[in-house]
Amino acid sequence: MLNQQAKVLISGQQNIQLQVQEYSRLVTHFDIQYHQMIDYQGNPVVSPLPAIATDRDQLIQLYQAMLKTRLFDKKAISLQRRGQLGTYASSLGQEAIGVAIGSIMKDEDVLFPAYREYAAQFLRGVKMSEILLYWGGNEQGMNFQGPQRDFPICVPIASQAPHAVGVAYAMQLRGEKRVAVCVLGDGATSKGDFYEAINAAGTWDLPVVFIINNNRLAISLPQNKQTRAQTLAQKAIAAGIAGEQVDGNDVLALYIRIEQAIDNARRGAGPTVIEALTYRLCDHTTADDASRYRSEKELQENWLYEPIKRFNLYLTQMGYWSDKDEEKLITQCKGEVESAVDEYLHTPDQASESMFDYLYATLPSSMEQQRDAVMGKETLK
Ligand SMILES: Cc1ncc(C[n+]2csc(CCOP(=O)(O)OP(=O)(O)O)c2C)c(N)n1
Repeated sequence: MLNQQAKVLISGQQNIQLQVQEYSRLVTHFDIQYHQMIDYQGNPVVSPLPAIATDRDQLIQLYQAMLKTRLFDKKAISLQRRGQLGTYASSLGQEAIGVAIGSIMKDEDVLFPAYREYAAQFLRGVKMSEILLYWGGNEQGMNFQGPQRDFPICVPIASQAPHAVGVAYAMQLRGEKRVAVCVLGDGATSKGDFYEAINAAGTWDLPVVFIINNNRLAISLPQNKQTRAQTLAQKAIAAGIAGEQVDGNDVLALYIRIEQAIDNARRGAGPTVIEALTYRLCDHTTADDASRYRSEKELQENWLYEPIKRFNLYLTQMGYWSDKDEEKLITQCKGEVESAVDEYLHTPDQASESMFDYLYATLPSSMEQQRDAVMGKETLK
């Protein structure tokens, strides 16, 4: 559509008036969709519901995985408080995202997690004791005995995004029907790594899905202080790929949308960015005190929307779940968590010098000296 406007330009020096035509037309526009299936009181907001919403066994598996992660989380924090764990990054309130991811990915896919994706990792076969070992300072915890192709926990913010793109590129070159799934925080989407990764993913049409755990905070920094973008999903548009928002506390909506994105990637229909809107109900890590930068009121308000309670209400309304089931499940999960703790606490510590083992193929001489000092063979000059 043409939109012509007459504009008058005045030349200050010669005071000559010129009539020019300015020509403008709409080049493009975009929409960002928000997806939700059940509200915070457990009521469906769409009709008809997809098949999974009435598949009792599958729904209960999703619920169990969320609850297990929450109980694990609670235990990990208490271990840290007792000095039995170095530090820990909780996933409290964000369990639905990982559960949906882990339930949909196939074994042959590759997960690139940040540091709160335990729910996904457990479903992929990572042991709870391995996560405890990692946060206890034993790097063998990242040598997963289960999903050996998955990447380890990534603490350097957003650096897993280009890694995921590289792996997706290799999958594409080999003609494999596999998908790389990269999970990162809202803060990570402000990093160059993220922009570069989505740009490359779009350019090469790679089989990769980026899932943003938008828990509204990057440590103490709220979203509106790190970007003027109205949504994080729209960043995908600049890279020429699909972007959408999902209620990150609604495990069913997450399941359906992530399933679609992974399917698209697998059949060569391109990458997707999914912004999962949730809330970090915990401190950033055990080294943080969130009460210094967010109000108790905001925190309490957000407890209303958390994913487990809402899904419990849905299951109960559907007649799939009872208090007795809940009690039984809690006992079972606590038992699993306790045996993981037992395994962790009975794992021998790594020798201090092992920190020099895997960084270099050949240890530089300066490091050799440090290694000897750690082993007590020499004192450092
Ligand atoms: C490259 C890099 N810069 C800075 C840090 C310090 N840091 C640790 S967590 C964090 C905030 C990350 O926020 P977000 O991506 O939203 O993830 P969240 O912790 O909220 O899950 C920062 C800046 C880091 N780990 N890596």
